[in-house]
Amino acid sequence: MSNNIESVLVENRVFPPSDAAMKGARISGMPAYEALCKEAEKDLEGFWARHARDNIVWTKPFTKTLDESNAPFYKWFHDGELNASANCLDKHMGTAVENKTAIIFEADDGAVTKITYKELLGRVSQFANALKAQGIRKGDRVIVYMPMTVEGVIAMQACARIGATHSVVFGGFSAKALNERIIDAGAVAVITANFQMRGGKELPLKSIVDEGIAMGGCDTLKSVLVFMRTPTACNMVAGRDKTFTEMLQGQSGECKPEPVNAEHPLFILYTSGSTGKPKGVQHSTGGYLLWAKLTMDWTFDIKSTDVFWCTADIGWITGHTYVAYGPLAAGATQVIFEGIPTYPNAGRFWEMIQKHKVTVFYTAPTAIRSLIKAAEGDEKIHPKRYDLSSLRILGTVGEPINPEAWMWYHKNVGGERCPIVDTFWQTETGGHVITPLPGATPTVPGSCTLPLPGIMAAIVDEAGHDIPNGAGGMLVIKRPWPSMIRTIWNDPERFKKSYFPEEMGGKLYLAGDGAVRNKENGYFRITGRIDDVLNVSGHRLGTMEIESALVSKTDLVAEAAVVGRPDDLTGEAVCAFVVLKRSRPTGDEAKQIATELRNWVAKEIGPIAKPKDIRFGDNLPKTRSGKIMRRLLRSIAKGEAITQDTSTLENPAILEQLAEKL
Ligand code: 6R9
Repeated sequence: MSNNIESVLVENRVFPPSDAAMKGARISGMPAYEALCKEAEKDLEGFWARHARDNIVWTKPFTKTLDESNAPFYKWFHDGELNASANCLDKHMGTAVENKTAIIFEADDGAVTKITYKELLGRVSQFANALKAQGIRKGDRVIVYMPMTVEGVIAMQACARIGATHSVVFGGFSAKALNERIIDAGAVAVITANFQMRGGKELPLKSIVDEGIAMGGCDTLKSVLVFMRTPTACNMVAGRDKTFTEMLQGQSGECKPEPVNAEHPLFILYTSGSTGKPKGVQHSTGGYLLWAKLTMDWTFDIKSTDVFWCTADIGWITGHTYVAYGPLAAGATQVIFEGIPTYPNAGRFWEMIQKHKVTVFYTAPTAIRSLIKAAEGDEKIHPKRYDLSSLRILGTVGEPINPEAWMWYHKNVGGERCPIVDTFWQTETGGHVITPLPGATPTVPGSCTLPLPGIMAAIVDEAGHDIPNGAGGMLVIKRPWPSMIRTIWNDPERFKKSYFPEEMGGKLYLAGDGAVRNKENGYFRITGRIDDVLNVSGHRLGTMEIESALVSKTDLVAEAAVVGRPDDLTGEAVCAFVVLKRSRPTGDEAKQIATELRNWVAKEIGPIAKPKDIRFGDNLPKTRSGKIMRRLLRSIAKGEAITQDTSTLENPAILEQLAEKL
C-alpha cells in the first residue's frame, strides 16, 4: 500500500458500469449524463428550477430561481418557503414509505433497533414540541453534541422542524472547541448525552459540556438537554439541565412544521480553514435539501428497496447530508451505526453489511485502508468470509483514495460487480460535486471522474485563468449551485476572501484543493489541499489551529510550526516542529514532553488533532524576513533530502536538528 502519486498518474484501468448497474439506473449511460450537462449549460436557472420543483415540497412555491445581485452571496429559490423536516418525514405519510423502516440502528454492543418513518415523525415532532417548550424559537441556534444515535438525528430534525439552526459539534471535540462554538454561534441550548459508547468504552460528553460552559462567555446559553445514553449518572445543573425524559414528558407527538424561507440557515457546521479559527459554514434550507435529495438519486441511484449505509458521524458534513437529511428525503431505509469499525473486531463492517443486507455502502478511504491492513493480518475477518452479495453500489469520501485501496475495495467488498463512486465534495459544497454516476460513468481508480450536471468545475492558475488538461492547478467552480455555502457565520468578509478571492476575479468558487484533469477524457484527480489544511483520516484540521493550540501552552512552548506528511493509514499525519522556552530536550525527556504536548492538543482541540510526530529544535527554519519555511519542514517531515534552495535561510544548521526523530 502506498499513497504514491506516480501510481495514480499512470493509472489507466477503466471500469465501465456493468449492464446490471446501467439497467434501470436513473441516469443510465453517458449520453443521458451528457444530455443533463447540456441542459444545465444552456439554461442553468431553468435546470435547477425544474429539479427544485420536482424534488422539494414547497409550502410557498418560489418564482425566482437565482439571485446574483449581491454575489458572491448568492440566493436560490429565495421567495419560496419550505420545511426541511417536512420534506424528510411528513411528505412520506400516506405513501408506501409511511410504514417502511427509516432507520436500522446498531449500537456499539450490537443491539439492533428499527424505527419506521411514521414512528420517526412522531418522535421528531415530540422533540420539536419539547424544544419549543424550552423557549427555543425559529432562528435560534442550538448546539448538538451527541453520539451517533437515532436521538442525534431526531435532535437535528427537530431543530429543522421548528426553524432553529443547528450546529453539530463532533463528539470527539474538546471542551474548549465546544466553548468557542457556543459563543460564536450564540447558541441558546446544547443537546448532548451523558456518555457515548465507543468500542465497549463509556466516554463522557456531558462533563465536557459542563467544562466548556465553565470556561465562560456562553451568555446566550439557557438550557442543556441530556440524553441518558447509559445508566451512569452525570452532573445536572438545576434550572439549566434537563434529561430527555424530563423534557419530553407530556409533549404531544404532533407538531406542525414551521415554514421557513428557502435561504433560512438550516445549519452551521464548523470546519477548519487556513487560520487558527474554525469557520462556521452556513447552509441554506432549500438549496441544501434539494442537493441532499438529488444526489441520493443521482450518485447512489437510490431505490425503494435499497438499504443505504453511510458510516460517517453526524458531526461531519457527510453525516449531515447522507445520514440526517439525504436518506430520509429520499425515503430510503438506512443503517446508523454507533460504534467503531474495529470493535469487537475488524470484521464489524462486513458482518453488518451481511446482517442488514446493505445494498449501498458509503465510507472513507482511511477506514478501507485500516480494514485492509486488519484483513491481511487475520483471515477470519477478511471480507471474503462474509456474504456481501446484497451490495450493489460502493462509495468513498473524505480524501483521495489510492488505487491499491480502490482495487481492494472493488475486488474484496464489491465482488468486482459494484460500481465505486469516489465522491469529491466539501463541507462548503453541501453535497457531492464531482463524482461518477453508478449507471453511467466508467470509473478509474483514484479519480473522482466528472462533475455533476450543473457543476461548472474547472482547473485554473493563480490568476484564475483556465489551465489545459494534463497540467495541475487549482480546483474552482465557475457558477453558483444550489447547495453552496452561503456565508461564514459572523464573518462575511472571510467568506469572500476564502472562497471568492479578488486575485482570481472574485467570481470563481475556490475549493482549496489542487487537481489535474486527464488529457484524454477530462477526468478530475484531486491532488490534495493547497492551503494550510490537513486531511487526517478524512478529517479536516488546520495547521494554524494546531499551532495556536501548541503555543497556548505558554509555560513550555515558545514557537511551533505544523505541517502534514503522507501516511499509509491516515492519508496525512500531523507533524509538529516545536521550540521550547527551555533548552532543547533529548532522549526520554523529549519523549515525555512530546506526550505532554500531544495530550495538551487533545485537550485544546480534540484527540484527532494530536500530532503523530513532534520534533524539537532550538529554532525553526526562517527566511531573513522571519517567515517560517514550511516547504522545508514538509520535506523534513517526509524524511526527504533537502534539495530546495536554502540560501535565503537565516539558520541552515537548524535543519539537521529538526530531522532528528524522537
Ligand atoms: C465531504 C468532506 C473536504 C476536503 C476536500 C478534499 C478532501 C473529500 C474527496 C477528497 C479527494 C475525494 N476530499 N472527498 N479528496 N477525493 N473523493 O470530506 O468534507 O470534511 O469539508 O473535507 O476533503 O481535500 O477539500 P470536508
